[in-house]
Amino acid sequence: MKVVHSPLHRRHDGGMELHRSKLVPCFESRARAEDIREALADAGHALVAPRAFAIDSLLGVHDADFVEFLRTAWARWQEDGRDGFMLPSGFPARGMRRDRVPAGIHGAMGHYAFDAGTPIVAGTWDAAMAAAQCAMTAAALVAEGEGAAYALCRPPGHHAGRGTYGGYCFLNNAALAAQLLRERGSRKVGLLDVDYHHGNGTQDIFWTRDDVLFVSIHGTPDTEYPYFLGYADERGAGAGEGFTLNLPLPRDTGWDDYAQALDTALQAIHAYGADALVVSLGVDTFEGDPISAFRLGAERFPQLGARLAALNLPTVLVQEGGYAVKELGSNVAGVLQAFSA
Ligand code: Q9C
Ligand code: ZN
Repeated sequence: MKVVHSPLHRRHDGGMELHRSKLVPCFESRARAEDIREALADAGHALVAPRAFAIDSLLGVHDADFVEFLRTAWARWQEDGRDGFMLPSGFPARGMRRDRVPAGIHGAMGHYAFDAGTPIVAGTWDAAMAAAQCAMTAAALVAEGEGAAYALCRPPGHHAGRGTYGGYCFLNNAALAAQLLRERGSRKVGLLDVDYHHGNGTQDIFWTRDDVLFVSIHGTPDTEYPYFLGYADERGAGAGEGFTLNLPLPRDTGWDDYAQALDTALQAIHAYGADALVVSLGVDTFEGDPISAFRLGAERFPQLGARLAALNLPTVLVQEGGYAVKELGSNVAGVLQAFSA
């Protein structure tokens, strides 16, 4: 399978995140993408470079002011006399103003971010833009006739909403892939998110749309990040009512219960009549993941891939989370196996 990848991911690194009340080096590291790239090259997949999609190609999914914030944030931070990494520390909660963006960089950061775990560094924009281009390129390849393609995106994307960033995500790579498929001939796109964390950004982007069915299997937000979205009673609104399906599961869920939810998800995508599939492929459901709590053994990832492939749809796989760096590459390669045939 074609693996779309850019070395520009390396420009995003060096930040710290607030994790359980401590500042720790980000779990979302360069080593993640390097490990995946090596494992996929070893498995015989063909690495290809992304195409040069322009900033305008983001605007079907993201607000223009948000994109402009991300593009210029680091320069504004430097003008403020700062270095290192950017983290917000104040957010507009209930009763406060979300309708205006504070003029200064600190307030603007709090306006667009929703956590203090997603630092911006000097190269974040270049890396996020390259990841978005990887996802759109993989989608273009599939629109042009490839049966499946994989975007090795770093930073990941599924927590990024129309105008918000967080959860290590800046631009929503999977949403951009789905949007591109829609613009190039697909009528109904199924978007299945199997990352351990709810894809709140993707849900936000497609909430009122019926041309993309968003289905997510994830740790229950009652105890798991992102806490404030991803409950089973969220089903979409307006034209999008009934086109969001959340399947939250408790911590410690193992393969048997997981596989049942997966069947429900795949059945929903089949019943919808999707003509293409985008998978937000997080492998932080792995039992060894340092920040997640499902119990899927490594042997489950080929099984996951086989079930996805059995939908028999043109498929774009987009890398999301997965933080057990040592096993990350082989787990991703496991999912891709069934598509290689
Ligand atoms: N340190 C993805 O898997 N952690 N994102 C919350 C802050 C955020 C995970 C506590 C986890 C985000 C793409
Ligand atoms: Zn995740």
